[in-house]
Amino acid sequence: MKLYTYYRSSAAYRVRIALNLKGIAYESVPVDLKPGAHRRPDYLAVNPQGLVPALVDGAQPLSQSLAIIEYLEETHPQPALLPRAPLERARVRSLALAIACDLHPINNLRVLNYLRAPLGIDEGAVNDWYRHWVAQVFQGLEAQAQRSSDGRHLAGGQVTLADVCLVPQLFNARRFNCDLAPYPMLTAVGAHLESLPAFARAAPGVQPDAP
Ligand SMILES: N[C@@H](CCC(=O)N[C@@H](CS)C(=O)NCC(=O)O)C(=O)O
Repeated sequence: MKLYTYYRSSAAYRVRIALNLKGIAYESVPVDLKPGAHRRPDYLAVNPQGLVPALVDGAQPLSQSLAIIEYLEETHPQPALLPRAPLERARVRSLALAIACDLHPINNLRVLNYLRAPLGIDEGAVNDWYRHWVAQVFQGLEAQAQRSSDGRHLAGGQVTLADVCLVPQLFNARRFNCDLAPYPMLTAVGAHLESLPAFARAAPGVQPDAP
């Protein structure tokens, strides 16, 4: 498999974690978001949305990190990232979607860049925007985790899709100096997960395109 990735992309980070957890070997193809390599014709031919990640397994590239991870789950079922019981499965998806659908899209590079120009919002206010939306979603996530977590995983006693989404979001929150003190369960879970080899090998700092 070939993964189009950028070291600091949290959506690509999710897929790297899932590939590692499932023991799937892959080739990394870096797409440098900084100079806009994701908007060039050669990458748009891979993913017309102009976003990373994209996974190639066979002829047609796949985009959208959660769709990619569900594809990996179906083609490589072990270890399972979604519990078998429907209610538990829905709970895991609910936690993952809070991050991937409610938080990540409004704090994305293109959104932050649009605030900077053309809207002309200064860097301090852009950072406030970022931290505001992290706090909004993390408050609810922390309360959910207080109910569902064993202190090492967001839901239940095993690594799930929710954990795969949490760790990259915690990385981003730290990068933007968000105050994580109000979220002791999220940070405890994150600390455990980051110590696992599959997560550690997916971390931005150890990617081939990391500076
Ligand atoms: N929902 C998509 C989001 C993909 C996405 O937004 N990727 C970001 C990096 S994390 C990106 O390519 N950003 C480029 C930009 O915003 O211009 C997914 O989960 O794959």
